Amino acid sequence: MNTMDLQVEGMSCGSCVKRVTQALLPLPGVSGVDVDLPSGRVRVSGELVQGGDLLIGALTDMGYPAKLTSDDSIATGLSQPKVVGCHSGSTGGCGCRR
Ligand SMILES: [Cu+2]
Repeated sequence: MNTMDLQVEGMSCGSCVKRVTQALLPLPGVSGVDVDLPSGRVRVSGELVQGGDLLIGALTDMGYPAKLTSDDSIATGLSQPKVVGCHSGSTGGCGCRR
């Protein structure tokens, strides 16, 4: 059992969290997905022998560009919680609007 931390762009509401979770859970070796919406952090746990490319590819396909992070490198600067008009207006929003 190991974990992999991802920084995911474009999540801005609970529907995004659900979509991201549903994109990752079916992948080989994945047994848990933990999403922190404000920071855009996603921790995937399981038997992750395949590396991060599969996870990142699945998220990118869903419209959420992602990259691997390490635990310590994300503390500052990288993720600024952005609040956009997800589901609340005619413009802006997030991937789950599609
Ligand atoms: Cu959303």
